Amino acid sequence: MNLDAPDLPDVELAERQEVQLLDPDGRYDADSPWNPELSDDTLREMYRWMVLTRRVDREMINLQRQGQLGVYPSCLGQEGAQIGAAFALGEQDWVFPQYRELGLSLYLGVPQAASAHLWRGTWGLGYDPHEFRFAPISIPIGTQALHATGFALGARLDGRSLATVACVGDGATSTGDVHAAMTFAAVMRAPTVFFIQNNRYAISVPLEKQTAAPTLAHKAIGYGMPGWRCDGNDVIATHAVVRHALERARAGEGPALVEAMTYRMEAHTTSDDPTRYRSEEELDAARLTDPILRLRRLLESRSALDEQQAEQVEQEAERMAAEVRAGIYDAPHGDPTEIFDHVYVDATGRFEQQRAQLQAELAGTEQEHR
Ligand SMILES: Cc1ncc(C[n+]2csc(CCOP(=O)(O)OP(=O)(O)O)c2C)c(N)n1
Repeated sequence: MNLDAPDLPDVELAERQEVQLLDPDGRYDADSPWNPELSDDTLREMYRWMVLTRRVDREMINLQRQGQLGVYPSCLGQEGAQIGAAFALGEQDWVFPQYRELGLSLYLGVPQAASAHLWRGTWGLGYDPHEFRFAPISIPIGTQALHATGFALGARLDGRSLATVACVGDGATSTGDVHAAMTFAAVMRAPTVFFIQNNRYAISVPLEKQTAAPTLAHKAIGYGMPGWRCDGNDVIATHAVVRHALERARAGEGPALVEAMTYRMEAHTTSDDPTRYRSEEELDAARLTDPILRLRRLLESRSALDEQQAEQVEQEAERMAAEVRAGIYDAPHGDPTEIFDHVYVDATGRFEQQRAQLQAELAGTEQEHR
């Protein structure tokens, strides 16, 4: 057997260049071909959404610590990637989240107290995905990539001009479902952007143990779609790259992959102890690349954010966190039998038996409580 490497086609195996417009010190590269030339007002809005996201994220962790939520996966450190992508969405575009996309869901207006039912264990889905163009949170890793692809193809058959964003983690790119979704999307030229937030870990498994690919952006080559890598802690670069990918998808040019390099600064979820697998030094280094800090530096250097404006954003964030808190305390429980709705047009006998069994169990529990 010949184990020599075959002659590879023209595939560049060096590091794919990372698009960066705003460095950690707040310096802006206006000469970059990716410069989206956003106004100061837009940049200030991006800053506002990032601060709101961080505050509500903190609130969710606090609520879990108080026993109000069973578990919560924080997006601390990933606000730049998420708000950059959010600002690239068209009015008809849909987001198919994994479970760490608080920033995107806030931006799309999803009521957080309602979506927190999932983390509280009181309801499967407390909001209407169609109202917010934000699909149900997906815990089985990678499945949302299939939904995003199928939904995009369905929308095209319906003659609707929209693109979908499939949010996947770095770990998710190693699953069969994401492989199938990307293969299918490329062959069918689905208007789907695979938005990978590479936060370096899949729970405790670091990137180098998840894949031998030089970068995740390289994977696009194998599927036959363009792939770009950007600094995911640079909200402007992420915005520029995702916007380009979405525009070409909507124009019928097919799917694309965006790898946003970021870092999960919190634990994987509130049930995880990250000190078991990563060092304080690593975390300290990551903190220097904070996405909010660098945008604030840029805004201040342009005199586009004064003390009073910054204070207003902080106050709005406090109000939003208080609303989420009050909404969760008061949330009525959902109907558990709802999981049987919207599964089959014509339900099978076995399925109906299971529904009846759950209804009987619930009725029994109510009897016991009386
Ligand atoms: C199909 C499936 N396998 C395993 C798990 C357990 N699991 C939960 S989160 C996770 C890691 C996912 O990592 P990544 O895609 O990088 O996303 P991140 O959590 O870092 O945002 C795994 C393996 C799961 N939820 N679903």
